[in-house]
Amino acid sequence: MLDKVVIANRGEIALRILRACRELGIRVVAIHSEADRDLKHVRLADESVCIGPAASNASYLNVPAIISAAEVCDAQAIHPGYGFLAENADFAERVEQSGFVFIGPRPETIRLMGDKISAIEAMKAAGVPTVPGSNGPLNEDTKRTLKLANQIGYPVIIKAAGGGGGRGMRVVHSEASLLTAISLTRAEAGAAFGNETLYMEKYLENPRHIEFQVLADEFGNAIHLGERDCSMQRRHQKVVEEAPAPGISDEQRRRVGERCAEACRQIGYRSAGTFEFLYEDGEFYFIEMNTRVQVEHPVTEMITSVDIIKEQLLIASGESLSYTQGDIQIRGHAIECRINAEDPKNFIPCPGDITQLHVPGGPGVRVETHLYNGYRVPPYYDSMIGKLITHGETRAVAIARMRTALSELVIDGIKTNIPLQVDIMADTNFQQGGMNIHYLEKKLGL
Ligand code: MV4
Repeated sequence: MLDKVVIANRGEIALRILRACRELGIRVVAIHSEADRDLKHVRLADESVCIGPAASNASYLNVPAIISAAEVCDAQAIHPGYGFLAENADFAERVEQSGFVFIGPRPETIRLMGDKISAIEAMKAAGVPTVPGSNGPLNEDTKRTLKLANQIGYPVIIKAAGGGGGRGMRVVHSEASLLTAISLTRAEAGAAFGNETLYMEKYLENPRHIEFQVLADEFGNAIHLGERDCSMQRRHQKVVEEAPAPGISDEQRRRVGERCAEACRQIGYRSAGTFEFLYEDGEFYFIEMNTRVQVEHPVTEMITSVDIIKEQLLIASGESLSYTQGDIQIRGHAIECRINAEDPKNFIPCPGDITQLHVPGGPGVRVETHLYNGYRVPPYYDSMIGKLITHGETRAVAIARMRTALSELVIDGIKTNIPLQVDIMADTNFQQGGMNIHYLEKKLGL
């Protein structure tokens, strides 16, 4: 078993990782920026190291500083959390070359999935359903590109191989605008990712965003933990997530989930991962794989009783998976509301002092936050300050519990999106379930 882990992150996920380490008897090193000395997990950690100024580039993205801290503290492993360096293959490689365990997939796997074209190719080879498309990069042959788009059928979407998460893409509705759209996207991709490689897919107009959680160990064992519906989003920021996805049959979950697990075996995947799909007219289409633990992992934990972070730590310790697929049962329904320090009307971040904090409780209520009375939310980082997760035997019970929990939650001193979450939970279309990725933006009049 690992005996000391560096948590290379901040906020609620750093606290979540600390708690999992504690349960396994692993000592924790918190590394933090100058602005984060008062973070809850820093205070709770066995050791802490300030690695640089507030700006992320100088601290949470400062690879030499993070590795030096691990060396100084004589830690064995580094958990990257999500965001920051979590999907940076060069970082994972430097961590391993420095003699530490990277708590995540192998660097080559992160690199393979970071290139969206090679990710799709690997998934196709493993029998995972993908979106009809160019099956590889677009080239200089414009006649071929025009023909390809006609074969796929308009609308098509042009995506950057180095993009992902909504960056570097453009929808094209007709042949007349295809070549200009490609030129513009190519220039943007070159500037943003240093990689001009593009690919083309059929544009799905009204899909849902459904993703499968997987776990894999170093011995070729891989399982899936079912799916989450993350369609409630605004400008590629998820707002509400839930598991299981409304309307997905056990049979379809088993079929698609097993494809994902099999893909993990084929590519030698390790640790936790997520297969992102678009879901339209009853069919799943793979778009990207995330090689990190995700913000929304708790909804999966609530319906499966699997502690995903603990499994990551055990896998990194060289243990085999604690579960076989047959052990995994889905029970009830879970919903997560992200709580952001932002103006609920215009979404502008709103850092500041927490003057009063009251967290909800009761059956089926889970709170993941690093907030405490008197904590100051710094202006330098992401505005997410916590997550409220509820679980119930049915989706209706999970929603009812969320509405009660939101009504109990008091965060004074800053503006938050709690009013927006109250509004979403009261929305009859949300209550019906199965809304697509455009629903929330339309509701908000964007
Ligand atoms: C798509 C699509 C429709 N058709 N691909 C956006 C984020 C990136 N991960 C992929 N994205 C999309 N890819 C095809 N072929 C629509 C989106 C999309 C989207 C996907 C998931 C969640 C929210 C979204 C919001 C806008 C567009």
